[in-house]
Amino acid sequence: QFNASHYLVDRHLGAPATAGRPAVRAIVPDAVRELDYETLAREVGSVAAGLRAIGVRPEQRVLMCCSDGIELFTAILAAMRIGAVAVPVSTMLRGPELAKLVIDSRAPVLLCSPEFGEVTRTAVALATEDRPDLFDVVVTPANVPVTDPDPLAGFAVRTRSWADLLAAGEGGDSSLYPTWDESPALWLYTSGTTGTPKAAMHRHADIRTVCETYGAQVLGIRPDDVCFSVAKLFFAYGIGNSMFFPLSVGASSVLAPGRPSPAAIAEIVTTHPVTLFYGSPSVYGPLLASDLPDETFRNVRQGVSAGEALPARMVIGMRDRFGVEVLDGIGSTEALHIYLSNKPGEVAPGTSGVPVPGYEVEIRDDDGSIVPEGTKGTLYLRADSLCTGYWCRTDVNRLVFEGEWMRTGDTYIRNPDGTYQCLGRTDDVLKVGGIWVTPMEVEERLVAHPSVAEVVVVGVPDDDGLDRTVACVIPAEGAVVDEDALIAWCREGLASFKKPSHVLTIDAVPRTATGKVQRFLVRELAAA
Ligand code: 3SK
Repeated sequence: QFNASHYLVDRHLGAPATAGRPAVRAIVPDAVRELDYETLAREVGSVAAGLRAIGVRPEQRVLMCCSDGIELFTAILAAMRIGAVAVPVSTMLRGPELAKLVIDSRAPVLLCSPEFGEVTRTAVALATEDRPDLFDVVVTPANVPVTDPDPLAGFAVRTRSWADLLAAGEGGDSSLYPTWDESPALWLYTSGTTGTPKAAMHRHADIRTVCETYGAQVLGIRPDDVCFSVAKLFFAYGIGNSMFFPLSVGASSVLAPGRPSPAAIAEIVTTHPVTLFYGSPSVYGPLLASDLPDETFRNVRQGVSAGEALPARMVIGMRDRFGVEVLDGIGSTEALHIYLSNKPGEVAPGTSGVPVPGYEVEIRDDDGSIVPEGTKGTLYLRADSLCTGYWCRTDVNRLVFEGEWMRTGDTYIRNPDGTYQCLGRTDDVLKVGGIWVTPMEVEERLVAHPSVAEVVVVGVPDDDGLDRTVACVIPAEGAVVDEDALIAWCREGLASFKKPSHVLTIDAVPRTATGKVQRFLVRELAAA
């Protein structure tokens, strides 16, 4: 038997190394809530009993649209404890986007933070129209009662406060469900070429694998580490950084809601004091552009970056200005965490480093043959932590997973020194600020605007080589394209990170003789 929640929490109970040590500290307005390992275990038990009492059964999904905090942290561990599947989802989603996930996951329970009340209301309205799988919505955090009148009154769901959930479980069954390595533990939604998010399904064993490989053998994480990740718990990158790695060794984690500014990061890393700092190019860029004192990161023993390739100037800047060695790497939701990484003391700026111990990569050409060193091709990955597949997506599963291997869709070359270098995507999907953006999804939104006749969305690299989203629009007859209005239109209907940075007017969409859009030509137009 193996249960990731037991591995991360219960296993430490009674161990002298963790006695009284903070497991998690959550920054809440004007305060910090801290749980040591014993208290964390008790709280996870209470939430587990509550989820069971309201009817959650093993292998059912518990959807969570919550800000990073104690409730989300304990709910993920509690769901896994009772053999259910934790499904933390992006807090950037709009109502219709969340509704798709409620429907797709068939979750009976949705946990949500009150700041996403409107999003939740829209999602519940849409999702329960003809699919009554969802029966309970729990509002976090602990100190928030259900408002009167209940905003979800009239829908076929019961609204509870966090306190109601805990009360339902009081004196109830908080025992560990006998899962094993193969049992489903965690689903993480990721965007795809079709624009429909897919749930990558992870087993309990995958969580142990990433801790024992990247966590132990690259980071060398130890009990006295204090971790802070700008990426949130609903990202694969964030949940590894802030939950799996620290808890796997009895270390501690600092959680903060919202996206911190450079000044807020400085406050967090100096106050707590943080030893492992996890960011991405969209974090390191502003930090380097800020006027923070050079000693801000004095407690940080290691920086980490993922999401997008970290420009060499940022690796060098963080080292020379702040004295922080940043390990750039690449991971994926499907692999659960980083599989190519620079190693401490051996950083090659501008590269993704080498395979993490336990992970195998190959670069293949279009015929599937392995390419020689220095030749570009598509990166394939073999790993124990690979997800078992995407939920209910046979079409995509057949394209992406080939036996033990996964086609990552990233174009790479292997350098003579053995390091791997990212050259971008093999397909049209963009990575903006470290998050996947599917052009088709943005195009669908834009074409619904009355001023747009046709639109093609492409990624154009900025001065650091990082993708920016550009929408190339053919105006509807008689209409004038208003860039600000179209960006606002996208912000209203899509998660904010999906909105284009620029809108250009074009005369015609370049197409092949068979009518296929020639995106490379549109990219050239957009870059000109
Ligand atoms: O984007 C990445 O590089 C990444 C890293 C760790 C886990 C998940 C992802 C997508």
